[in-house]
Amino acid sequence: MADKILVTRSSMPDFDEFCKEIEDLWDSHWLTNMGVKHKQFQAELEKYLNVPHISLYTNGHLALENALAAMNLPRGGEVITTPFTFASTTHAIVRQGLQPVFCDIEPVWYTMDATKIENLITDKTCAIVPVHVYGNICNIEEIERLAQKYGLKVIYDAAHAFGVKYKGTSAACFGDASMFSFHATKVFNTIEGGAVCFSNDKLVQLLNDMKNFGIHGPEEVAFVGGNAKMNEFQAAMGICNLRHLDEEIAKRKTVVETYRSRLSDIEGITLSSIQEDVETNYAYFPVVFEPTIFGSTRNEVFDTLAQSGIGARKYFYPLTNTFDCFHGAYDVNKTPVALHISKRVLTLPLYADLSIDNVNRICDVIISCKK
Ligand code: T4K
Repeated sequence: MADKILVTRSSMPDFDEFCKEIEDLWDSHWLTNMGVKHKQFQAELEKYLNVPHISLYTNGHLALENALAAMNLPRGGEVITTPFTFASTTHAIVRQGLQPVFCDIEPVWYTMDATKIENLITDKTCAIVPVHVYGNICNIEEIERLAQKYGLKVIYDAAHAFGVKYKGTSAACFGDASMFSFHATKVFNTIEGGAVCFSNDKLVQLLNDMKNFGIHGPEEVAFVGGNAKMNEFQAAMGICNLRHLDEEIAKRKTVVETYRSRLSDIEGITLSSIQEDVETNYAYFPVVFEPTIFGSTRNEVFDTLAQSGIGARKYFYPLTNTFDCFHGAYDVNKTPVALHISKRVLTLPLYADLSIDNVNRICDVIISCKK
């Protein structure tokens, strides 16, 4: 059988480049706790993203939890969010003692349907946590308008949107804070890693202390914080990968264009196109199968691909509002579009070095499922 193809494959710098980057750690023996690499990486990211402040984290999830905590939201407060996301988004809200209230998604970009937010606002609503899912940018203007009108905080889960720009502005710059994930599976990785981006100067010390046990100074522990610091090896990986990001995105673009050329005319398959005013990062390639037209269900296509050694993924199925851990607390029928898409979507393999031959192999298998 031909080689297995997984849904993605971590981008890595040349071995020698990484070794050179970490060489001085053997001289300094300084491995973590905001060392030289951490400072350099943070400064390079602030410049790249053109955002006033960044706090680096050991992963995206803890970055999101701490971003929520930094907003000083009332315990038990309601947070409007999407169920069409990775577990992390909903879990971050719940683990912060807040109540998720699920808003449906819109059917083209799969981001939160901003026209449905206002009806969900109550006197307990304190924040909105939208997700730029697959790197698709949410309806920033409408979310901002509602946040202003009702005095709500907006924390974007921008885990998928590193390198994405909307009207020339980086996805780091919207809302009260935006979280990026630099996980191994992302367009840009620091092995594990994440960041909170924000412009409010008052949050700088807080978000930095939050990831370091609430330690504010040599003899001052201001509050009960956890540990979520990015270490020097992660930062070194980030410094290297940032040098190659443009090339990474360009290669992904070629893969996506090949998928489009092979799959866009097939009845029963919907590909999501690139949004107007958005410079994309080609993070994911979601494909929606309508079984009544395509002839095969999403699950049948998934299984056929798997039998051919191709690991597509059902991102995002099941919806987070159906997770067992919530014991039926949420009514999935309130998010019918999300339910519809989650039953039909597959994200196809996508990474910089996925060969065009392999993209064609994947498309051949998909096309063979058409009935
Ligand atoms: N918000 C959103 C919207 C997110 O999507 C995520 C993470 C977060 C928040 C939280 O951010 P982090 O705390 O993770 O920074 C993966 C990732 O683990 C997760 O980061 C990501 N979202 C999610 C969408 O995908 P899995 O369980 O699907 O990963 P896994 O281990 O099955 O890996 C998928 C494929 O990636 C593998 O088939 C091969 C490839 N891979 C994987 C690893 C671990 C590599 O090439 N190298 C690797 O090291 O969750």
